Amino acid sequence: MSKLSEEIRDNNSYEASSIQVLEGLEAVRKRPGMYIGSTGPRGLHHLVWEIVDNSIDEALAGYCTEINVEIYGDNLIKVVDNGRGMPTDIHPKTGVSATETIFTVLHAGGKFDSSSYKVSGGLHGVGASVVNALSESLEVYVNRAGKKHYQKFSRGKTVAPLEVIGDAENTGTTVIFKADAEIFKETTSYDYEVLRHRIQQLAFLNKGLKLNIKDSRDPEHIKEAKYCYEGGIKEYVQFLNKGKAPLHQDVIYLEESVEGTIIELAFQYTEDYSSSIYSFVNNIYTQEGGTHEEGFRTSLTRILNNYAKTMASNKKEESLSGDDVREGLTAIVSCKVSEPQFEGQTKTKLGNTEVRRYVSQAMTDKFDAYLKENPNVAKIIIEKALLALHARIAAKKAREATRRKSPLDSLGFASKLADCRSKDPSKTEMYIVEGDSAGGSAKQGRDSVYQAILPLRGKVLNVEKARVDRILGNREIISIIQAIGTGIQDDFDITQARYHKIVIMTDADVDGAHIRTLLLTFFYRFMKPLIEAGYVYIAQPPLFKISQNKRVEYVYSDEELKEKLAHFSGRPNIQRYKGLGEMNAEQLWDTTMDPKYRTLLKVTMSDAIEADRIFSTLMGDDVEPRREFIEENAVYVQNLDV
Ligand code: TSJ
Repeated sequence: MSKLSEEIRDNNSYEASSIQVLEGLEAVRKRPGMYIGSTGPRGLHHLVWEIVDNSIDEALAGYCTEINVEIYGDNLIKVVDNGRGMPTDIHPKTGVSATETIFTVLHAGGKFDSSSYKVSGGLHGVGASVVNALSESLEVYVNRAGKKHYQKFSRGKTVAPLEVIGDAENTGTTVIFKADAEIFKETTSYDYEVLRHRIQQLAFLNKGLKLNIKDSRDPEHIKEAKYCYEGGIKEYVQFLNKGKAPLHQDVIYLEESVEGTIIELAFQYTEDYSSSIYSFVNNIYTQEGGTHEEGFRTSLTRILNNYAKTMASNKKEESLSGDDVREGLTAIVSCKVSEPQFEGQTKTKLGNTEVRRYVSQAMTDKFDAYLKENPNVAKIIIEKALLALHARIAAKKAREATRRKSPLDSLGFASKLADCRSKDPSKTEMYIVEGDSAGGSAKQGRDSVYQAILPLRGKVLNVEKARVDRILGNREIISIIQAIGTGIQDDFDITQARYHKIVIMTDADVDGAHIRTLLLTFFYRFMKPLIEAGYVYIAQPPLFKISQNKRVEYVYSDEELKEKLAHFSGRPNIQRYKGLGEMNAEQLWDTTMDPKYRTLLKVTMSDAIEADRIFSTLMGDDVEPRREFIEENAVYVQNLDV
């Protein structure tokens, strides 16, 4: 209690100390922004966290298992915990209870706390007294030592001293406050979703802690959520990866205490290409990262590179970069640091240099061992990173190749593009045609003024299915990049497009659908703005030809076939086109390329995203997804074409 007496220097009487105290809190009311950031909605919600943080500290100290937050009508907030109950004892000299001191002395909060990983006193922890100063009213109930205590404040001022109002069987602390509308001029209304989201996050970050939130402002629509995650951040990663396809079943989890700093890490790889790493210090989200996150990143790269070198098949590979090993990674880094230093623009970057070493050490101790014990998972992770590495190298090569304005492609082959004569991109079209024979018909049948034809060796493309790194190493793809002229990815420049219509023309069979998926995936990943600009189309070759004597009709769907047949008498001849190659040049022009009669489907982003998703499922070594693709393919083609 000696620290308490230091806080209250003028300690001769209750009145005297309370005057001293009021001066402190008057400063908070004069410049609220200095203490809570703003008096807008953010600052308002901040009040809740200032109070909840105290209960979280009690949980971190090991004495509290459940915290309830409730929003009542009139935006009253109630926070209840089942901890030990805040200290209530009265200092013999000051005559002021510890409870009152915590609410009336600036920065007094937490001085009693034995836990060294306090949230309060961390990033924002200005304590309960600031909330009290900025509340129209604040009431506290403390159940402790068999007694129920009560005290009320108004705008930081003590209404009456702490008093015992009854007996208590349990222990715990309850605070009820109402934000002062004189301070929070913009709004005093809480956003349930904002509170719920952070409550859930706190539940993930503090495993086993029960956290509940209830919004009873509208008695007809009471909202409520209860959270408790025994798995902690491991479940956080599972939650974040819902809707993604994990590459390995288990979330990798490790917890270690290094020189008093608690390190908790959870991560899992998915089929995604991006990475999501979220880091926390003492439950505070460190948006700008810092030493804990750096320690994780560098050790991940180092450990995976070391492991990759021990795999026989990877002897001659280049080193994996940080980006390579993070592709598809979802990770939570959570540390409990006793004296955190926060830096950066928004003070959300951990600065303690020792923590970098601690995290790195925890990774070496545990992740190294994990890889050795789980060689299958290790293999999956390394292979994913190697794919990223290859894709990165291939993309670099392709970029270099497409910058070279040579009639030969990067591999030294002459392009098979049969260009058109017009050089006005707004009028020209390029048909990407599967197979040399269909390419031949298209070249013969086209209007060479504005229609260019690029035949692809479909078989080759199809055999080389499904590896993103191979897409860019593929000669056919390079010829597409060169023909379009825009470059790819970061170098992409739509004004350089040589055609405003790029038409994919493939057979209406499984291989054709596969090649189309691959091409759409290529456009989606490497030339996204081309799709967004509406430059990519899918040709619609007919499925059937109906002929009777001299009468010929082309049919584009099964439904249309029934309908058309009804208009024929007798039994006309029906030919099913299995591929473009079965049509001669004139037929191809009439049915699929002549702007007067053809239908082109404009590819939308959702088509491309769906193609990319399908492509991803085909990517793995599994035969099963590919077989499923082939089985479901008919449906897919229909979806895409509708
Ligand atoms: F401070 C406050 F008002 F904001 C607040 C504090 C609000 C709420 C909802 C809860 C709490 C709080 C404080 N919950 N639990 C505690 N625990 C203590 O302050 C405490 C209890 C016992 C001991 C001890 O050494 O016996 C020490 C402390 C710090």
